[in-house]
Amino acid sequence: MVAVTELGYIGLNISDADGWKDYAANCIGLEILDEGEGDRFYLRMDYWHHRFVMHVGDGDDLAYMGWRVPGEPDLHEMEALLSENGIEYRVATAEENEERRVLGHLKLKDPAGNPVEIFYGPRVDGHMPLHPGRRMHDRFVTGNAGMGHCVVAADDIRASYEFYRLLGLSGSIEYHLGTPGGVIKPVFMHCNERQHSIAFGVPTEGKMLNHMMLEYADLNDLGKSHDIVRAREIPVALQLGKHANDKALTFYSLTPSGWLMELGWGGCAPDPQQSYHNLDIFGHGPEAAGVGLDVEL
Ligand code: MBD
Ligand code: FE
Repeated sequence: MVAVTELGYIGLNISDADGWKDYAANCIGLEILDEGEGDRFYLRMDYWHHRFVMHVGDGDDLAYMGWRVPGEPDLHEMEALLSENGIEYRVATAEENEERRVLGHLKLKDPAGNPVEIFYGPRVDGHMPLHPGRRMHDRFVTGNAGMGHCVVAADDIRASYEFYRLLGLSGSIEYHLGTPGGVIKPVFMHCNERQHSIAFGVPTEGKMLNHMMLEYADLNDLGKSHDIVRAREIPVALQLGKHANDKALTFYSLTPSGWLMELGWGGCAPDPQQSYHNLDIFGHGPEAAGVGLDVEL
């Protein structure tokens, strides 16, 4: 059975290009790659041409998620699977593949309307090792684990679960969490050694994206990011703490787009057996309210 193997790339619509360049490079350590296209620039995390496409214009939300399959036969299998299940998709043109620096991709939407691309063959630039935007002790955790995770809108959690199951992800409800609006039961799903690559069931305040998570290989890089975010007095929604599901030490702060960035270290692999939690291991105390994660973790 065909299955996606990683969250490979993300497209974001952003209104504040200068704010994002400063934040991405100087707070997180991402590399900015501007190829003079005018309406977009790229953020790099490893040898890939890019992991983020930053579309500059109106709006501040997810533009698309890129889910990888190994190769062309897998993409054809995915087409058949989508057709059999009555899911509409479009095969991208040669120009669109060039635009994304991939060999092939499909364009579709998940049940909540989040734009999804399924691709194979990303351009990998072995001659361009990462040039981090700020000093770094080590690198971002990518490779077989993909670029990180994203938490997206889902108005019908069951329908979203079934959709991502079809794409080849596994997972389940992993928390029962208190919020001002009542208990939420978010679902976390994986497709590789990263404990989760996508989650949903968290309020997203009218946006498609609640947060993204990027992981450092070295705890000192998380500490450095935390120092920089604190020095800049960027609002922190949840303080440093350790998640019960992926065991990662993380904190959540506001991006120039108004959704949250979760920066972390020390995540674990998925457990094949389901379990759920009411609280995290420690920390993740609430700080800035009303910026996307008013949950009792
Ligand atoms: C996560 O990455 C997360 O964002 C939440 C809310 C709970 C557990 C792991
Ligand atoms: Fe998260």
